[in-house]
Amino acid sequence: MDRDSRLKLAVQKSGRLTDPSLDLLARCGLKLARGKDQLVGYGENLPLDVLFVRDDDIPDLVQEDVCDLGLVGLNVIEEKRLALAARGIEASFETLRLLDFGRCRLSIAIPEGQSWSGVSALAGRRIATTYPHLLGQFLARHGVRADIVTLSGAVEIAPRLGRADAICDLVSTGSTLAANHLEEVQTVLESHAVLIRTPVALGAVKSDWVERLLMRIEGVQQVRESKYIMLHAPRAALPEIRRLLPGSESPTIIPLEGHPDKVAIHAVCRENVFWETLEGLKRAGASALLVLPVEKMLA
Ligand code: PRT
Ligand code: ZN
Repeated sequence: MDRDSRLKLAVQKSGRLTDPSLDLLARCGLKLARGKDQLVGYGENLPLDVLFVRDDDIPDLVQEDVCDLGLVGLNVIEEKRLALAARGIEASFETLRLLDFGRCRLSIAIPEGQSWSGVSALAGRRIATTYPHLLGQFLARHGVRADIVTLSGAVEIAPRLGRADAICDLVSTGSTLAANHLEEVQTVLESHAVLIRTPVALGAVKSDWVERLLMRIEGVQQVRESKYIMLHAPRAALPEIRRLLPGSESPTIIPLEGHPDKVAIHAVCRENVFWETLEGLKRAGASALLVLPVEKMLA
């Protein structure tokens, strides 16, 4: 197979998105020939190679068609889109799929104990961030003029150093803010990882593999939450039990030999099955409950 028919996918070299990205690709069936400390990983069994780079470089690599695809945070993509727009360039990378990892939010935080009366309270204040374009757009939408202090990192210590009155940074658990005595007051952007592709048309072979990859990603994401649940139940309790089964459209109902008043129910639940659900099912009369992980799913 010639080189041009192999897809090139940019993945973060070392950071929060690296492991979940490689895990997703492995679940899609990709075996990579080289470790992640090398710049390129060669797909052994699929015509797809992985380029390991800094996450900030991924939008450019895809925009400039060096890579066909990229896995990167929506926050990085949207900041890049606005940065390009500010230079009069239209971002042309296309978002193919939202992914179920890398969740975080870009939020405004202020020193603990200060009162917050809404976005207008930021007027005339200094806000430190590494996302000047997203913050600028947010403030403009709210008609607020503030002083954006662009930093390259360690944003959370800016208020303590007297460099800013507020910050705008990524938050996931909130523990970094808490450790720095800051309080989250306003979300600017909800973010998660996304799969983007080049604006340039791909040949038939590559296009076909992009489609297959998307289908596999869809399957992987569905399976992650899905469970196969089996239980026995009195026939009379069927309506209640069907109501309690989380996210299952049409369960299979099987008669139980020697128990005319009972049935076995098998269902794929497209949501996680929590202990509370099992306890509810048991209260409704279910017994012999078994919850199994789903390995693969293809609609
Ligand atoms: O070296 P490179 O440039 O590739 O990596 P990086 O340091 O720029 O990025 P990295 O690995 O920190 O994050 C990569 C992507 O992960 C981000 O662009 C987001 O899309 C996503 N992500 C998800 C996060 C977080 N959660 C997150 N919590 N990125 C950063 N953080 C930081 C945040 O900036 C803050 O310092 O973690 C701290 C807050 O975390 P909590 O849990 O204390 O709230
Ligand atoms: Zn980065």
